[in-house]
Amino acid sequence: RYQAVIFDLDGVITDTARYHYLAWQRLADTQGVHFDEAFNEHLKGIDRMGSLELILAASPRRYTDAEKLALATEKNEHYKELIATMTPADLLPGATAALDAARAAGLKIGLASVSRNAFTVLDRLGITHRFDYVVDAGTIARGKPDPEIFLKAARELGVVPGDCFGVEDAVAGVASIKAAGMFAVGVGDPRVLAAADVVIPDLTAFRIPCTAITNKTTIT
Ligand code: G16
Ligand code: MG
Repeated sequence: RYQAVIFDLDGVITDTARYHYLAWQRLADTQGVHFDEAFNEHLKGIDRMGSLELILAASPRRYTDAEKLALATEKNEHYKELIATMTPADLLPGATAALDAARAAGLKIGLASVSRNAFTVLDRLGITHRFDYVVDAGTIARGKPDPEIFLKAARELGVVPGDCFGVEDAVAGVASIKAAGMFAVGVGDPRVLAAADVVIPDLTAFRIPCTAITNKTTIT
């Protein structure tokens, strides 16, 4: 029986992916680099500097580290303006019910977001108190797909990785969960999240997985 659930934030609990997209779009425009929704898919779950590197790779220009840092800061300032308007109405359908179900089942609840703005977003959504532990992305050396962030969440929750399951919308995030040795619930398109143990379209379909069934067909 699972002892803990570790949620991703962006794209699972709330749609900040949209705000990240808008902020990166504006940044790409200022640099004359092409950027679209399809490219944005690859940035989901990738940390800020990693995302910037991927965007700037399309530019013929070479950027110094100081220039990159300035661009990342500029993007983040715009992103912060966008998330400042968030309210509990920005919780995705099923998010509150999923957190309630996890609590009712006696699971420890963790959050593993590589976003340095995760605490602000949780606060805006009014759900900070629902988590037993939230990883501070600033303390993580290697972002997703490395397992570090999910392993840290499990350790801080006092649960071994094999007794945890993770919930993720991004390819890099599912890879991180699997590398941590956990059961992975993907949220989104099963063709994109093929590495997950089970895929649901959104959190309205959230069920606590049963350890006995891991063949990608059912969760009870
Ligand atoms: C999220 C997003 C990524 C974003 C990253 C860093 O990861 O999915 O697109 O680049 O956070 O965010 P920030 O610039 O706020 O530190 P996750 O792990 O929550 O999916
Ligand atoms: Mg995500």
